[in-house]
Amino acid sequence: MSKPNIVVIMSDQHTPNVLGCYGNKNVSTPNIDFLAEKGIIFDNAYCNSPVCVPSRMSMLTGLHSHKINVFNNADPLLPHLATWPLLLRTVGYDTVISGRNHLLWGDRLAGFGARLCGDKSEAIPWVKNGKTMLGEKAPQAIDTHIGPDDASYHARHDIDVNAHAKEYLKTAGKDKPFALFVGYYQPHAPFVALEKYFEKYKDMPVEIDELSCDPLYIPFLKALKLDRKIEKEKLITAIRAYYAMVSHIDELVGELYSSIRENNLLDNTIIIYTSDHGEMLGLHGLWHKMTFYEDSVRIPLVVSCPEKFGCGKRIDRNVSLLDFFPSFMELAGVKEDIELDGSSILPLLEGKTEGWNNRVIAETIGITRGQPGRMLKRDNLKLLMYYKSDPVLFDLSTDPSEQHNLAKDKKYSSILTDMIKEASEDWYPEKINEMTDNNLKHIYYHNMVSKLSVSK
Ligand SMILES: [Ca+2]
Repeated sequence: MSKPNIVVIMSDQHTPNVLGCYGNKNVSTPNIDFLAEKGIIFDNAYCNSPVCVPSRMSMLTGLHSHKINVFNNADPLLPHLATWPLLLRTVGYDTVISGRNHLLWGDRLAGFGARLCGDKSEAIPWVKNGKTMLGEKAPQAIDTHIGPDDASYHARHDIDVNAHAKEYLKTAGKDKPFALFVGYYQPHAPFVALEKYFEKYKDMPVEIDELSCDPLYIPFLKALKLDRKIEKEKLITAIRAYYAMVSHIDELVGELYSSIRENNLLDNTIIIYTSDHGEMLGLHGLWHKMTFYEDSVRIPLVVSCPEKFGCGKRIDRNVSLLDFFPSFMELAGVKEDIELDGSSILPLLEGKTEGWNNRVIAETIGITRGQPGRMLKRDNLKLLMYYKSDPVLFDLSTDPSEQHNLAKDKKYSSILTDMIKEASEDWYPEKINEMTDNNLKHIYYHNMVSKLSVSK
């Protein structure tokens, strides 16, 4: 096999719990399920920050947020940082991006050789019924802009992104290997979907979760204005629309797969489907991301290349988006000599699980500013640490809904001490507060002279 082509399809805010191949019986995702049948499913894949830009920049640089100084969605990627698309170019790859990567400014290529269409597809205005959607109630609202809407900006963006990617595939790989990154905006809020997809779910039974929310996350509820009574019918509509958006993405993935096959690229192309973080979708009364609950921080990860890795396998080891960089280097035969926080998952794909460091670390700047947080998942145990807060420990093998904090259980005192020590290595929350405050000052002055563009 010559140097393989790599296609990374990254949606935005897709929890694996709303995917057929991860056990959801209500959602229709035949194309991603087919990709999984022809590939390998990771049941414990995580992002390294449950926020868009920090997650994506960790994925591209192979480094944690605190090492690249990217904590917020407005933070730029410092131009000297190497990314995996940049390194792939050094060994002859054509690396291109179609669609969303969410960088707001700076070098928005982030090491890719070319961009096929705008990050937010500037050709399509962010409007509904002639009015901008960027009012105070959008785009995160869960009860004001929900349901079927053929004017959905997100849906039209994703269709545009797929069209550019399919056009690229017509000539890709002819004289050099390629890495294509396809970034969809769906199923990110607002929870609106094209009518034909919403129609599939308009009668789907939906149960609204009544699980308790850890007191740690109460400030988050307030910050997102979720600490109020929201009509149940609206929440049900939001969830149905989310499912519909997932089905739309699934169809786009199917189109891309067909295009890869029709252009005779299937045998030598590794296809990856993933997302930048999850979506709480009402669990524990929470929506969107930002927390370390499984539904926020866990992501789908399907890797398909039957010629190379076989198919029909599930891997339960803990892996993360940080692992993309070293994995792609190994696939492309790049002998990189730079510090990386992840590990190549190629041994796992080849069936070798022994020796895998079965842990994942994720970071945030906190539920509210000034309270950085760190998550360490080791095997099935998950530790949450927030600055100046008591630690929280969940055992996901017995408590998958994360309702029982074991941090004060004497049986766990030894392993808790051990995990706190491990999670505290190279984590300095006071320093992170300084860095984020400083970043915000710089951004403030840029905003003084020019409002951040959201149209490009
Ligand atoms: Ca995101």
